[in-house]
Amino acid sequence: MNVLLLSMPDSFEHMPSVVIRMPNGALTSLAGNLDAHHHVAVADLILVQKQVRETVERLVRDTEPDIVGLSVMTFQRKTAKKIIDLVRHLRPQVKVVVGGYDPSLAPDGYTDNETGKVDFIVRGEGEITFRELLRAIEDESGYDHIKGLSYRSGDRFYHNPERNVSTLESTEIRPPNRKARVLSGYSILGRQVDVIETSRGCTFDCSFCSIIEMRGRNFHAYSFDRVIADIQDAYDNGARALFIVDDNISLNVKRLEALCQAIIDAGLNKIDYTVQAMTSSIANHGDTLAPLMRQAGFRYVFLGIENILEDDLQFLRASSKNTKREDGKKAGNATIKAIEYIHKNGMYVIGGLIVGNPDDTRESIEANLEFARRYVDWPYIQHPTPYPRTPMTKDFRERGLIINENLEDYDGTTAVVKTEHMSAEDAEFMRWQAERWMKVRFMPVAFRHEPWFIIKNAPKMFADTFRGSTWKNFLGWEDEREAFKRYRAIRKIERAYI
Ligand code: B12
Ligand code: SF4
Repeated sequence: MNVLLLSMPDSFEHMPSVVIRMPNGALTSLAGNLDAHHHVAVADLILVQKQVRETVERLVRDTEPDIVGLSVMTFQRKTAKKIIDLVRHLRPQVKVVVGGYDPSLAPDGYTDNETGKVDFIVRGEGEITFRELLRAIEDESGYDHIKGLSYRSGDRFYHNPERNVSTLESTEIRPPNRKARVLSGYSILGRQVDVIETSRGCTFDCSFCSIIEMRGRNFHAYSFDRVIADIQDAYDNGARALFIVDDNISLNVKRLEALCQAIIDAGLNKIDYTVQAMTSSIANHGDTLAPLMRQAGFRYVFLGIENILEDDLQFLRASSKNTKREDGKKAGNATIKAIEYIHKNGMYVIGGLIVGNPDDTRESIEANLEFARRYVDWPYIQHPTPYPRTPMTKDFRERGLIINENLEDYDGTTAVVKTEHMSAEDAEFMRWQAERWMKVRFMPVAFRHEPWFIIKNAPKMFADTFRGSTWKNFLGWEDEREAFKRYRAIRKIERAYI
């Protein structure tokens, strides 16, 4: 069969698309796990944000798909439905499958008949379920035996029992197939970027994170042989920067250290790595871990700081993962120590913070913004966002704080919840106003590493970061609120990708 797999074009605000266009790791993993006789094409629509319709039309014409699969996050649901409508219009007989976080955690959002008729929902991990689904379609053997699958029959949707997560130990999940990609242009600061996975899962239960509802509290890892072969494959396919997409690679510090050593031994430390990590792991093991990470080529560490105030951390259920230990005892917040280790070893901090929590005031948000100004290299400051089935969503709903139900705004940088003390718009304004200047400050660092890219693209990067602003704002002749209003209007238009 011909299979066309699509990831959505919707992107976030943190970095302009000219700076970062990353592949979706799920699709190549699915492609690598189908039976060999299928023809699979993978298209990351983030690469063609301005030509989504034309690209989908061309791909449907060229690949003549029997199956179209879409990977969807919550804020991409509206776009996904428009794309499904288009695909159905172009090829009415096609079977449409959706998977990823939104269909898995909110399947009811895909079972309607009105628009974007979906035939199958793959819930949770997709490789085995999708492989079995294609076999069942080919053999016409029915769908009720496929775990993790929801399927339409007539006007009804049937939801099969859940599938257990894979332990990743055997060869049950085969390596990704990067050759299936049919679009090009992946980039981070001009360097070709790819994604790799070394493990799945996490044993924490932060209230804002979708991972626990998605797969339970567990941690499973691939063998180093497989990981190193995967990195080599990404390199052979042109990648010179890699984003490690593991949910929480720093959960097992000994393993992470051994992985760094394996990367060094394999000579793959010529790649720039970006990784997400907990502050506690780095703070508590930085003496040995941080130098090894640097030697292995790690450049950017996305730190899940979440918040610097203890009350907020408690609400986010993120206190323990941010706790420093001394002599086996709790010794306060781990963030500053972790940042020191990262900086001392020549790496940079992408600072993940969440502001606008229920009890936040102007002062508590400002304290976090001030912290970011002082300590982080690149800000990744978000508003708490009530994604389907997270514990946080329940809290916000019970307290009546959700003010915006338009899912396309759930991109993390649009405040869709108010606090008990301030409006959502005020919280968003504070973040927006502060974050732009923090990004400008990072330019010299980026310039030292990628001078030609920055020389060529600095005006575009600046224009993107400050869209909505005019000279009047810079000269103080116009209230920045006006620029913020224009920025929000621009963002709204941008979100209509198709
Ligand atoms: C890596 C990552 C990123 C990276 C890379 C994203 C990319 N290009 O892939 C970066 C940092 C850029 C990023 C950004 C964002 N992310 Co993110 N990210 C993750 C993370 C850590 C891992 C995702 C991953 O690649 N996993 C590995 C792959 C193999 O697994 P998978 O995606 O789950 O796919 C499996 C199944 O879902 C299923 N499947 C998936 N798609 C499909 C499609 C079909 C057809 C089928 C059959 C099956 C299927 O099968 C796959 C294989 O088993 C997750 C989870 C987490 N712990 O936080 C969050 C997560 C996915 N991100 C999330 C969000 C919200 C965002 C942002 C909006 C946040 C923001 N404001 O910055 C942006 C938007 C990204 C964009 N498009 O612009 C949310 C999604 C929540 C939701 N309900 O939608 C998550 C779950 C984090 C959370 N808050 O809980 N993200
Ligand atoms: S530590 Fe990270 S992956 Fe684990 S539950 Fe918290 S936010 Fe999610």
